[in-house]
Amino acid sequence: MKNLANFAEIVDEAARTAKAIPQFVGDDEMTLDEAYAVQAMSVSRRIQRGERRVGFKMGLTSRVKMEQVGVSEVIWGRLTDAMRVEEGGVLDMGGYVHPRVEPEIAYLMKKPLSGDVSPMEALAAVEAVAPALEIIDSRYENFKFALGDVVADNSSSSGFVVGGWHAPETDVANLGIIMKFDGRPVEIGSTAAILGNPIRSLVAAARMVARSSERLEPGYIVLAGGATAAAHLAPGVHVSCEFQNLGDVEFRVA
Ligand code: 0L1
Ligand code: MG
Repeated sequence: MKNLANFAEIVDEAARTAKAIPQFVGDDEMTLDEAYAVQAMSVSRRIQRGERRVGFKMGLTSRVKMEQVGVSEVIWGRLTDAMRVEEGGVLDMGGYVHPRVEPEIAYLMKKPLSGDVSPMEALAAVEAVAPALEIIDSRYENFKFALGDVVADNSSSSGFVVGGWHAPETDVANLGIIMKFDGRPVEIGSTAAILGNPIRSLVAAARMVARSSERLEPGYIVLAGGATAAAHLAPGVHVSCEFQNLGDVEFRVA
């Protein structure tokens, strides 16, 4: 019998100590439900250490992201308060294995949402939308993983930065994005790369987390997924990202 708690401990320790581990799960060795159970157990360990749940991230919601990591299914992960980096703040590379950054759209929930919902119902549950950056950090050596591995590893969740909030009716369907390192563009894209419209990612989030008896809670942040490929971070880099109509988000790597 598989020891899912043992997998959870291994992956949580890798994240806690920022030490890479070999890929340990093949798709044929762990079902997707088991991988999400490992994820839940690893995040419970964080909660036991005093962290607080603050939302969800959706992952691999764009073709470019799927191609970058060779996994072609939308996935999700759980966010905690310890993962949040203040807008304009500093990210300490020492706490990460090999972090990357990608531009996203964040939703702030005002009502619970779960199960099969329409885009209109999803939007009615939103308090605000914001430009955001996600810092992903696979705990697997060389960012090499299969679907089960990455889901068990909390879908590479490790950090996020949220910019200024806007009214929920703000149109975020197709907004231009320029992500820069030290003022030089490294990724250019559009929010339309996120499942054609980021609201579809929120709809998918409500449906997918329900399978694990979770729901999008009032006050939760939901990251809709990367709009471009993710870019490798390095010490000293200043990351800034311009979102059309939404403003900028930035942080520095120490
Ligand atoms: O889109 C994402 O946030 C993907 C997370 C999992 C894959 C990766 O680490 O790039
Ligand atoms: Mg992401």
